[in-house]
Amino acid sequence: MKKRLFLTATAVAVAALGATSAMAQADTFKIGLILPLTGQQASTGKQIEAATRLYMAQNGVNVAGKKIELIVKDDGGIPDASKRIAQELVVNDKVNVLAGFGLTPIALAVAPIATQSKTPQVIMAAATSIITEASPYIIRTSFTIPQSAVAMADWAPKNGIKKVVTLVSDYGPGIDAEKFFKDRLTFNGGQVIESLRVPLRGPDFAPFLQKVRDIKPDALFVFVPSGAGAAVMKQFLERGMDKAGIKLIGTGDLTDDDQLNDMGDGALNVVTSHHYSAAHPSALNKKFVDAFEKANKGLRPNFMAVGGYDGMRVIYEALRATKGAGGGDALLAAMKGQIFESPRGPMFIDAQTRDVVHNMYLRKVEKKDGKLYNVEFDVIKDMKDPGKTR
Ligand code: VNL
Repeated sequence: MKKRLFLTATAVAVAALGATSAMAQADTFKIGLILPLTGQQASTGKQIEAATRLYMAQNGVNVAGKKIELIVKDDGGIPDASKRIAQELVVNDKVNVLAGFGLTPIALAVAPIATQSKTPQVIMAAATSIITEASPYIIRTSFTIPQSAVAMADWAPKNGIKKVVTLVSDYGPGIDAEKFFKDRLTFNGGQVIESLRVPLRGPDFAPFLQKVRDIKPDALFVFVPSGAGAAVMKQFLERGMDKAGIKLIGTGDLTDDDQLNDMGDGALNVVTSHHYSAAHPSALNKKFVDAFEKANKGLRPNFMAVGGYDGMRVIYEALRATKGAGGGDALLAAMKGQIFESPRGPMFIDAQTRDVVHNMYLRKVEKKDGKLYNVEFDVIKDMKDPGKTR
């Protein structure tokens, strides 16, 4: 009798436990954040993770009756790892949203999983134009490389730069940068006289820069992913290329806010085009930069952090708009067309392309309060991805 009572009590307890965890499950909204937290692109993962945590600290974790749970996973920047992790997050953890994606091949590797499971995939970093076309469940809050490249190709020939050598990382965004810069520069009457590509993994820029020095163009246009800019800058200066009269220009990935202040005065006056500068002069951005630095031992947020921060905004507001319903299709619909002020300036998610539309700024490296910043001096407003308007 005693034994049976005990068994029954245990069964009831177990059943109750099961019910609570099922309830917790139903009341939880899970975001699976896949980032390169180790390896060559670790700074991108660090920036984005810090930004998502800041967003949650500022906005709370209770939205529309749900408790938001962030599950952070390190893919080491390896597409196969990202794919496996995405599968586990969808099947085992039953995440409502997949987010992050530090490199283009990673975003592309995960896209079929987003499609099959009808899970929104929020791209916070990767920037090759084609990515949003890899799945109807993809939304992008980072930027597109053609946006940056075209802005620079419009600025350069108006500023005495006619003959250019391009130097890009040899994969998706680099190929986009090379093509969109060249097409637009040529259209504007300039000329790309040589196109060089360096490997993404463990690049040695020295032989390429030597070649550029011999060719002696008006300018060298560079795209390298976030985290690689300082190495390019160092070798460019060590070879005295600036003194030889070769200007250094590029997408803003080159003068990355994550590294810029340590690049030294040789970086002064370098002009780049990009959607975000930590020096963007808006009240919202000042607040964002201050809060980010305070929460991260003085680390300056870069454009990756902003992609992550805005990605969280898009997810939170989709959850709010759908009144806590976590279904992929409803969330996706609520992500499309969102328009808001970002630390970068005004932005919106084009409902047709699911891609980001925002301002492109021309910026020059200057010293402010003893520190190096990308100071914005011109703007092209509300730029769509040029890769989608061909
Ligand atoms: C990509 C584009 C990655 C721009 C980056 O840094 C970047 C990409 C990691 O699409 O792979 O700055």
